[in-house]
Amino acid sequence: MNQALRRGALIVFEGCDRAGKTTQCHKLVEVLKREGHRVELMKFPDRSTTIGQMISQYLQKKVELEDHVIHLLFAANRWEAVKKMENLLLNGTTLVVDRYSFSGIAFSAAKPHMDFEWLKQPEVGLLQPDLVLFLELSSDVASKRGEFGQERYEQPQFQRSVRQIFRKLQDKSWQVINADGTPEEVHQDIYEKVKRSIELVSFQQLKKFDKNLGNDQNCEDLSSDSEGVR
Ligand code: FDM
Ligand code: MG
Repeated sequence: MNQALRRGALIVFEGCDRAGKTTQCHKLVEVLKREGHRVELMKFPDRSTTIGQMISQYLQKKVELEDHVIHLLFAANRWEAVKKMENLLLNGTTLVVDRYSFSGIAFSAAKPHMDFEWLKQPEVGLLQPDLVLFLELSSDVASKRGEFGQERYEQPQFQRSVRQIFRKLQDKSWQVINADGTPEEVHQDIYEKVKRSIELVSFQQLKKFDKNLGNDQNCEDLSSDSEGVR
């Protein structure tokens, strides 16, 4: 089969703070590279752009921004990466992305007086992930992972609300990963799923989020409190 015709997979990691997303992203990229895959790591927010620097200032509590404004900046920070992402994927590069639109919606929706339907709209038209790995930590293990940092949103109560909202966004592309294990155990689980996804989507068209984003009702098995993985 002509390798050049294969597209890369868009793999997104989501979850609450301290679930191990960043560690797992790096591990996955390293292993895939070693196997000879074309793969690139991305992270949102991307703090390196002009918009990203505004976001970073906000997260560090150096500036205040109205809740809708910061929401749109997070989304704009993804929009400014769309062309690059699309080109890489079509050229056969798999993208491993640390946080994406689901964090965008869940973190804003955890604030008071934010309209859930409104929050989803800026994401419509962005590339839809082929696989979302949602890292879920049991509260027991979470409480043993040490203190939160100093940035905005790094508070237990807020994180609990975010976690509840993440559940509402789960669709068929999601896999819930039990993140309680050692980094190696968690990686093994993720690795199998990613390999399957890379194979599965290589001849499929790229998809975009449509207005039904987060309205998928066909995933009861993902919405329970279990640590089960499909
Ligand atoms: N965050 C992240 C949002 O509020 N909206 C978004 O769209 C994204 C991508 O920013 F608290 C929040 C989530 C987190 C903070 O993320 C910074 P990192 O992963 O800690 O840099
Ligand atoms: Mg953080």
